[in-house]
Amino acid sequence: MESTRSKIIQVLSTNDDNFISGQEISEQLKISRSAIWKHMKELEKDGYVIEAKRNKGYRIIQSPGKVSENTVQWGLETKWLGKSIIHKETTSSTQVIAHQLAMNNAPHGTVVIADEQTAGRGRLNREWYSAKNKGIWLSIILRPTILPYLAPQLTLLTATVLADVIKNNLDLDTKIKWPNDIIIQDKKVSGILTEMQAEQDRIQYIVIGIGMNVNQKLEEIPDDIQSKATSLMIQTGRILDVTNLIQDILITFEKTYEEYCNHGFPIIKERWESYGYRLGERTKIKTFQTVQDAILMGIADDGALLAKYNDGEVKRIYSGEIDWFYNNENSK
Ligand code: BTX
Repeated sequence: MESTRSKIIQVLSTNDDNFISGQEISEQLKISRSAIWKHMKELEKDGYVIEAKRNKGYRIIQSPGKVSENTVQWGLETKWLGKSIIHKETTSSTQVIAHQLAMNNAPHGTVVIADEQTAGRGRLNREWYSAKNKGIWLSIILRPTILPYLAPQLTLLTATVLADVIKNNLDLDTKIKWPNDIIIQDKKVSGILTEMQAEQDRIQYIVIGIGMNVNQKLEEIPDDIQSKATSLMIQTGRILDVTNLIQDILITFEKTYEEYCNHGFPIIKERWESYGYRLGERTKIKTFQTVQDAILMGIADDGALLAKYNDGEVKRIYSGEIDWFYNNENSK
């Protein structure tokens, strides 16, 4: 599910110091020589340094990491997602801009991206660290025709998209921790914030905020979250191209969203559960009334977590504190 741009970068980078001919790229990617040339020019505009030699072909000498409306749209093979992109170098929160745009009739599929957020937010007004050029900070405006109570399904869908992109591109063991944390090696690499404007039976619009830590080194992760946060760079040991990842997120999101519209939630639910963190395992759940051991079973259609208690009853958990590090041994 990659864009042409990201495939070209991939082909060029797997060839390391060696050149790869235009002919070979054209055959591998099934695009014309002139299309390749145009992509190379676009890559150069973004700060890639590409050497082109007669009779030898192309090679990348230096990679950048600059995001712009143009770079994200170039080679982005989507039908409706990201056809309108608003990019800011710095902003308080892409959510704020997206809400303003949505209230002014911005179309379904509009995307807001920032290099840096000065007041990035998580759920329940928690803070979301969004350092400059270190990650993906973006918001997607959707105008779905589903009933408002089903909106949590779109958060779960987004979680599967992010897990798919990380797993397929980087081959990292990726999990989704209910409801919406993307986890690698027990640490959070990405979070999702869904906000909605709705009437009783109609969604006016939804803004899905995605935050993903990409190129932070360990020492660049703020102290208060060091023990629980990670970045793709920490996990892979490589600097990653943010533009490519954004494109892959948008392409995978559009495909998954269409699957959801055409076939409903079951396919998403199954995928979510295949990534589910500690599913089938025993944890301790603290709800309003009680603290009890339970085995995590999966998710329900309304996004609730299904937990099986010692008396055999399966309950839906909508909010509650889960002891994710509760050891199975404790219950014996
Ligand atoms: P959350 O409420 O699940 O997570 C917030 C918690 O995660 C914080 O309280 C903190 O402990 C931890 N945290 C803060 N920053 C980071 C980080 N960079 N990496 C890992 N953990 C962190 C998750 O909320 C929803 C995040 C959505 C962020 C996007 S970015 C684009 C859009 N704009 C915006 O303001 N928010 C969304």
